[in-house]
Amino acid sequence: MAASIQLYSNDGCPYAQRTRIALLEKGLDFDFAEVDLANKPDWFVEASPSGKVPVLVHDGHRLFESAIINEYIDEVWPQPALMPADAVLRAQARIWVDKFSAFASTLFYIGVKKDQQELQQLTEKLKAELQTIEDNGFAVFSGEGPYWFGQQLSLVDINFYTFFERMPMVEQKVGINLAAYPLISRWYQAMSDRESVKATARTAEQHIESFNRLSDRLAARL
Ligand SMILES: N[C@@H](CCC(=O)N[C@@H](CS)C(=O)NCC(=O)O)C(=O)O
Repeated sequence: MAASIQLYSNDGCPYAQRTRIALLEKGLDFDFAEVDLANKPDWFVEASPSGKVPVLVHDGHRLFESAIINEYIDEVWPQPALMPADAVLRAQARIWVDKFSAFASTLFYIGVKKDQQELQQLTEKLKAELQTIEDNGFAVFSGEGPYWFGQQLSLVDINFYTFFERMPMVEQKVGINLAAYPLISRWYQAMSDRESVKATARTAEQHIESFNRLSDRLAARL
């Protein structure tokens, strides 16, 4: 019998990877459809008004936006919990996931830009964002670690992780090394060891290659 959960995804998409990790952490069975984003099939265009992955279909409901889909997953299948029991910490989790979109967008632009002056500015911006995550995030919430909220994995970890997996591209292109951020490094190692992450991870070479291809494609359009 087909699973009652379908995920429309793309292997290279960090947002879709977030949702795959959340479903795996919950031990859920789901059908998976890989969407070619360069040549979107009609059924996908009909299913996704924004044309973006991920889309989660559950019991006939279609849901969009990875961070919101992941909260839905956590509410509908509460075990193991991926949000803190405390309401203030839950609010903090949402604040940081929201704030994180700035980091994700800086990382993306580093991946695709070619202009050295722009890259220099983006590098400084990303370093400042990493320092904020280290000092105002992990140092405040994580205690003995290794996760954002200590020993309990949460949606903050999952929603951040997929972008950090792309940091080798940043290191290769502009020389930022995660080793300069010890709490982030400790966390990243713990995340990399999780089965859900191993099942969805792509290699550093794959990420570097994808960003190079995208960067060339965007440059050719100008
Ligand atoms: N805010 C969205 C972003 C999703 C997104 O940007 N997905 C990209 C792939 S990584 C996409 O589907 N792009 C196709 C398009 O824009 O045509 C989320 O969190 O789900």
